[in-house]
Amino acid sequence: MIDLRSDTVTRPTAAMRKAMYAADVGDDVYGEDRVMNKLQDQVAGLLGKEAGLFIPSGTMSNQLAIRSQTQPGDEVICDYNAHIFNYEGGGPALLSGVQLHPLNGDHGILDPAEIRSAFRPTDHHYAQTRLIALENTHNRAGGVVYPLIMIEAVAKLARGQGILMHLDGARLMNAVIASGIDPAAYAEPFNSVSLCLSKGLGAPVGSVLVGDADLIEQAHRFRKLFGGGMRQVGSLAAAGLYALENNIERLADDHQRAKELAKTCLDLGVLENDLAWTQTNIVIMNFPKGDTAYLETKFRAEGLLVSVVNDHRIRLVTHLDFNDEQLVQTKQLLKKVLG
Ligand code: TLP
Repeated sequence: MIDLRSDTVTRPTAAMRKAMYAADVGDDVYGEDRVMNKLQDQVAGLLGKEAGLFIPSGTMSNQLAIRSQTQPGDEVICDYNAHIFNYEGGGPALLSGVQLHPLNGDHGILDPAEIRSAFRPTDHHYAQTRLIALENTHNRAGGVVYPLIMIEAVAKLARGQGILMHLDGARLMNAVIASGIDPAAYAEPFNSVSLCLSKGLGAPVGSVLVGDADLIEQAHRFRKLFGGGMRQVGSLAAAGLYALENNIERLADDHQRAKELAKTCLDLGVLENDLAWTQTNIVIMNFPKGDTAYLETKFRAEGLLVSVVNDHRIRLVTHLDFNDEQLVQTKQLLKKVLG
């Protein structure tokens, strides 16, 4: 079976498992897991922030960022297709008591002028705009890289109003590799950044939330409250460190393979956008007839697992466990099912 449902499906390589096996461990609730401390410092350093905190999932990391930077009744601006709005179980309302204010982005990219007009007046009728959450790369838009210039324009507006900025950077390193922009430059406009280790980077578990020391202290308190304080996590930290050392540059291979798949989809008339929008490791196919559930079973029968986004959209995600041989097979298979 070729599995292109997500880049979360990768399994640790033998070398990563070796690093995990060898890891020294300690009780992280006491702050005594030295490998974890090293990982947290390393990610904070990579993203140019003071401190980092390991979180069991990208979802919890985003939710902790929201919980730590808002009060119940506040409002968080995000894109209509943002992960926090679509795939986190209504967490902001339940866990932080905030309401999301989704705006219609263009391929996930928000217009700063629209953000500006979405800011609430201080009048007591309104929820108060406290946080803007952006996503880079943007999952539902198809792995689109958020242009730094657009981020900076939003940050300028936010700073002027005392509004905080969070980045869902689950796939930030894909954006870094695709654009050549320094990770710290991408992180600079944000108060908090969540980076996932278990997507393209190939670690089995975990995200790291970074920000200034006070924010991370707050998030640490809430991580305990949410039940995310874990004990001997050194093996997971070792996997994360291994991923940072070995699996960043190779994301370019995933991007190259996604581009190849996108070309095949274009030839078959099913690529959602033009080729220029396949910028990283995600390919979105579009089926106007709304028959994606049927197509998913057809692909499965041929040995390909895909992810159904909705009636019209199917997603393919390339990753560490998808090689050139499988790329050739997948292209043939797409032609067979859709040709
Ligand atoms: N996304 C998953 C699904 O939830 C859709 C995937 O397969 O892509 N932010 C972004 C942008 C994400 O794409 C994801 C995972 C998360 C956060 C949440 O990460 P986890 O799965 O670790 O909670």
